[in-house]
Amino acid sequence: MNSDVTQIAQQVNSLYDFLLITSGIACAILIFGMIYFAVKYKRKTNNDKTPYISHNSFLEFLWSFIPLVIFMIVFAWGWIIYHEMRKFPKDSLEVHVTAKQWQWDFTYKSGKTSANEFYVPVNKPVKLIMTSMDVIHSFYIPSMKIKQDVVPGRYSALGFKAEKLGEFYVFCTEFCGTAHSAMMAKLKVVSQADYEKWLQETDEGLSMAQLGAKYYNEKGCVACHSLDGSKRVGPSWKGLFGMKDHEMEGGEKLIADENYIRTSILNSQDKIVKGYGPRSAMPAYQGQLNEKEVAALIEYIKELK
Ligand SMILES: [Cu+2]
Repeated sequence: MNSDVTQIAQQVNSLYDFLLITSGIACAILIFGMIYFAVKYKRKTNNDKTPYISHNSFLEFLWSFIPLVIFMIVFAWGWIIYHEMRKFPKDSLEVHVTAKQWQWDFTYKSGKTSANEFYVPVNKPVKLIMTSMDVIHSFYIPSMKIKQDVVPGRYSALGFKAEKLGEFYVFCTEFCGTAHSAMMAKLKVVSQADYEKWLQETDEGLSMAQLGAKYYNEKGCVACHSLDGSKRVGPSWKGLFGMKDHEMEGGEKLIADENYIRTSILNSQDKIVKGYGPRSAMPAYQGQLNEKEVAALIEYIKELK
């Protein structure tokens, strides 16, 4: 487990340990006390009379006051950690995060963009400035114990400082739609040198199909389209290109050529594969992908025989 990757994660873990231990003790006292008294005071003969007991002020004070103290400790502890979480140091590395159905986009100040994967240097405070293009999403890094809703029409922020190198999952914890659960991004915590190298990287030197493979992951296609013929939210890409008698909802049969794939990407409601209707779960990518990206994806699909 990489749960000690940030100080906040350590603090949240300690708080949870405290909650778990106090709950465990309370549970044990309650259950074993109940069993003990049930056995000890079991009615033995029909003539057993229940004695008259009114109350015990001291006991009543204790079982009210002790839980109160524990709850106040948990409250104060949580409050302190929450404030710690909401501190964004002035020298934070700021990264813009845009959520959309169904992927995470990251934009750096240098103009570098990436999707479903982002890099930060180790031991550097990071501030994520987040918004959504469509519905509410929720940005969650489990190993850092931080989570924040991402809301259309406004910014929300999340900060962390990773103290260990490594790869960490980002989940969307908004489970109100088809593929939020497939919005898995990766955070890569690397050295300052590796971070700067990554920031300089461009797509040069990659073939169209290789670029397409990259976009398949980065643009979120991976969430709904498999490469091995298995059925996900959308049809698999395996053997798709050149398919004859490709049957649509409504019975139309066509050939899966470049134009068909282009339309399916940019205007996904136009042609819907039989079995995936009546409405496509896929958003239209018109305006979200440029010509080069569409072309690269098509070249990639062509190779998936
Ligand atoms: Cu989501």
